[in-house]
Amino acid sequence: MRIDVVTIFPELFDLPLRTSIIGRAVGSGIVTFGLHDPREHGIGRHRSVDDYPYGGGAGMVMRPEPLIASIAPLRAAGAHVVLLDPAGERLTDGLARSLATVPHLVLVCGRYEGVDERVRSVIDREVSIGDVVLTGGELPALVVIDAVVRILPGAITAESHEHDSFADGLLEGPQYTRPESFAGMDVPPVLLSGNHGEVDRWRRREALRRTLERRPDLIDGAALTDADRRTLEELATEIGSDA
Ligand code: 9D3
Repeated sequence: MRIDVVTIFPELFDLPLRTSIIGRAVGSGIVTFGLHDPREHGIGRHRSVDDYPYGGGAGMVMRPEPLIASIAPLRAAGAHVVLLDPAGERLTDGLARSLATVPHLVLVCGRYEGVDERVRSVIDREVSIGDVVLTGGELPALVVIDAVVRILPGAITAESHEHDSFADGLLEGPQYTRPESFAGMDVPPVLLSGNHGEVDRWRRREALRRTLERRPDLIDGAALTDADRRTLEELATEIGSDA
């Protein structure tokens, strides 16, 4: 996969794209990145990329020419062009999976109060990472990259995907590693029992418990068995009698 990023702050991407799973994916040729600074197409002696909004108002708007000059040669190569925008479609694991099937992604980052409306004429899709106000599209672009690259074949093991929260629509239950006892808190004995059937049933029950307690909105869309539904009924009684 190729991912090009259009940003006036390319340096924000240096370390994240060289680190951990993304860095390893670059090293093994699973993904290639290009960074493109619209300031190289900036206007005038100051290479300006923003200007005052017509009609007045607070803040600045990104001018169309530098952004479109950066995007145009990338589009010619047949890419899917995504604008990071607070008014875009919300990023979910489902959207990340769909973006991961595209051979060439272009991520366009806005700054200031947003981009001139005419930039949208060269955009295929707009994505937001949620209802929180940030200072620009760069960190959202990195979130999209992180979510997409980790699911590219070879980036992480297939087993890790099966365990993903949201893959089956449930949150993960509790996890433990060494030591067996820490600060008076013990690892649940079932995890030390060596009984894989019991471990699986315990994990499923705790995943259901955590989802019911923290994200009951996810239960509706989860892939549940009849056994899961019976467990949920038990948990609902437990949790109900707790209160
Ligand atoms: C006053 C209206 N604001 C819209 C909510 C203006 C505005 C605020 C922040 C315009 C742009 C920005 C910068 N944010 C992004 O470019 C952005 C973003 C975000 O702020 N939150 C979640 N997802 C995204 S994707 C791009």
